[in-house]
Parts: sequence; C-alpha cells; structure tokens
Amino acid sequence: MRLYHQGRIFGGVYTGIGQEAIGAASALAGKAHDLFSPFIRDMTVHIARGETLLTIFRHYLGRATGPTRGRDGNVHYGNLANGVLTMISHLGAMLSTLTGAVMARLRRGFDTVGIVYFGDGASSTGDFHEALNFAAVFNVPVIFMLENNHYAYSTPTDNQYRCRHLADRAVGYGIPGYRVDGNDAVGLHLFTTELMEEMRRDPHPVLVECETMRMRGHGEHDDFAYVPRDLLRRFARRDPIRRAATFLIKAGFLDSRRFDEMDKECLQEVAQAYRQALAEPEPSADTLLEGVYASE
Ligand SMILES: Cc1ncc(C[n+]2csc(CCOP(=O)(O)OP(=O)(O)O)c2C)c(N)n1
Ligand SMILES: [Mg+2]
Repeated sequence: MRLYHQGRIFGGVYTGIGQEAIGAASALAGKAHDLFSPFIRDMTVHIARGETLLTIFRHYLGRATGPTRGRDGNVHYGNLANGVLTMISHLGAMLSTLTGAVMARLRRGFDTVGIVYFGDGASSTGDFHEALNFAAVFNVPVIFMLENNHYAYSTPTDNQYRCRHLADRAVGYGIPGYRVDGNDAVGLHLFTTELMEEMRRDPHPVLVECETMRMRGHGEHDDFAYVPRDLLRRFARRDPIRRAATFLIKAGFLDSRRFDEMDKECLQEVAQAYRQALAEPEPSADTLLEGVYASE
C-alpha cells in the first residue's frame, strides 16, 4: 500500500486486509498436487503455497527479474510449481479454468482437489453457473470458495442478490453448500482439511460461503466513502490475524512474546524483500517484444 501511494507501483493495488484467513487457512490444508486459483485479494494463497516475498515485490514493482519480467503490474501471475494458476481478471473466468485443470490432473492419476477463490460479485456472473453445474455433473472435486465481503466494488450485497445466503444456491446444482466464518482462521483450517479429505475419497464439488469484510476500498485508488463506518468497526473487532493469535495464545500453542517477535520478524522479511526488489532494474524497452510470439 505504501509503495503504491509513493507512486512506485503502476496500475492498481488490491489488498485482502480483513480477508487473510480464508486463503491462508485453506491453502495450508492442501497437498502437493492440489491446485489453487487465487483472486485479487488472496495474496495469502500465494504465500501459503510457497511463493517468496521477493518474487511478489519484484512483480508488483515491475522489475525485469520478476515472474512476468515487468509485463504485468500486480495480480496476474501464478506459479504452477506451487499449484497456483495465473489469474484472469474477468470475474468468474477462473471457476471453469480451475475446474478443467483439476480434471486434467485427475486424468493423469493424481488425487488432486482444487480451490477457486472468488467474490460475491463474481457469483452473479454466468460463468459461476456454468462452472458449478459442470463440476457437479462430472463430480469434479473443487471447493468454490466464495468470499462474501459485503461489496462488489461500490455495490453492496443487498443490491446484488435476493436469496438469503449465497451458499443456498448450491441446492440448485445438487451439491453441498456451507456457510462459514471467514475471519476464523483456525476453524477454517480444520474445516477445509476435513472437507478436502472427504472430497478425495468421494469426488464432488462444494460451495463454501465465507462471511468476511473488505476493510479497504476496492483498490487503493478508492476511498470507500460509501462503506458505513459502523460496519468497518464491527469487523475490525473480528480481525482474523489478531483473532487467530489470541486463540493460539489462550490455548497454550503460542507464547504472546513469541508472537510479537514473529510479527517483527515478518515485517523485517517484508522490508528486506522490497528493498532488494527496489534495487533491481526495470526491463529495458528493447526487450518489449520478447515473449509475445513463440520463438522457433
Ligand atoms: C466480468 C467482469 N465484470 C466486471 C469486472 C470489473 N470488476 C473487477 S473486480 C469487480 C468487483 C468484484 O467484486 P467481488 O466479486 O465481490 O470481489 P471483491 O472485489 O469484493 O473481492 C468488478 C466489478 C470484471 N473484472 N469482470
Ligand atoms: Mg465482494
């Protein structure tokens, strides 16, 4: 966020602040051959699947050393070695893409389960319907992880749909639908771990609606003046990182001093990664046509 407001990142910056638990807790439940399709707010999926902070900063800062060699600004990247597909911006497009990728892996003999992450807004596209129906008919083991964060850009959910809960739509496809607390990392991790095991034994898709809140604007260019401050205050009390830490400390898994140390170590790791990326070169203009056409 700071690098964007300093003018060092071109294009947009979209954060997942307030939604970190969903990607982290579920991606950590995955096995080596599982597939993941994060959307714009799911940085924690990339990190949970082993992406380095240095690669992430090289990418955001458009460095020649980054995964797209400076071709893309921010969210359109993946890493198949980590089982993470590259994102397509068009809402809903990744639902069928991930479903197809999981089918391909199953045919090669892997016991792959996939998770595709998307928002309430994406659930109003035709692609959502096609992908859920297709996955249901062919018993494709995909978790359709719907992050209901109350807004699609500036449109609140009560202007988006009339059903009570989005998870209720699962009935229309003949698949299970669950509603879970998207800000409870520990609960989500246990839930996803069990769900993935069950789906490996008995392949079928599921729709999981995570209730959460987008704590910033759509992107950093958006001041989100249209979001009621009360709603933000309510969800600030349910911050997923603080909640996970409090739970782990109370349950005796983590010492509070150790948590503070870990917090500092993380910030140092972040600072080291962005400093290194900032020191690296941007791509030179004469490389622009590279990677456009297949070379002979
Ligand atoms: C088919 C399509 N329509 C519109 C857009 C522009 N757009 C990008 S993100 C977004 C809002 C998405 O809302 P939601 O799916 O709820 O995800 P969130 O941003 O809340 O995480 C819109 C309208 C797009 N990328 N694709
Ligand atoms: Mg949304």
